[in-house]
Amino acid sequence: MSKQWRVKTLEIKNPEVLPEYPPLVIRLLALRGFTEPEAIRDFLNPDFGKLHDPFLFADMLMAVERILQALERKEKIFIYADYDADAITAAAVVYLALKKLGAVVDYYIPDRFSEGYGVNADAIKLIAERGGQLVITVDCGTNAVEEVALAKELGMDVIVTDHHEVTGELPEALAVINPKNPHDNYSFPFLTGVGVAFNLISNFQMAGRNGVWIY
Ligand SMILES: [Mn+2]
Repeated sequence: MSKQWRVKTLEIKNPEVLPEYPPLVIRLLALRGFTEPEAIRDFLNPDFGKLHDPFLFADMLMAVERILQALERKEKIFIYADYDADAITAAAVVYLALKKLGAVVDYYIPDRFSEGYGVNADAIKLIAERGGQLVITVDCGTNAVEEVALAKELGMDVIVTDHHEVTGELPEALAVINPKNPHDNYSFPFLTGVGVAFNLISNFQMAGRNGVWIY
């Protein structure tokens, strides 16, 4: 049986101005919507200076100030992650950066089978028992209204960082940092959980702390 290949035609604007890249690379990028030489160069040369301002997230300042307070008071910070690749990398980014800043930090990753996705009440109780004072969720928490309320009841503050859809009321967390949060002006709604977590932690260099990029 013979196959008939139909190659998608592409309109690449001024491809001759990009001789430094193989035509195949240019073609693959064009298939993903990068047709302008400037956009192609930008994509292939990532730079911290090209990132969006993390303060486009409405609650970012609140979150940063609360973390600074926890650092100063040596409060126990618990990172509440999830079990998938996005959440575990997010937890690692936040954990390593906070460690570098001298924080007292621990983490909680629920069991995929016995606990399932997201923030659960038993885990919140366990974190409180273990002395947690500030909970930072990564890749979860946007819709954890009851669990965040429980954390507050147990005397803990919660900072939510997430990228999941908002399905109803937002939890009454100290901050809900999510590019899908309608209150936010962050111009890229497709950030991963680890991307959101990085936005949170990237502020500590701006706040004059030791560079957290390098770890
Ligand atoms: Mn995710």
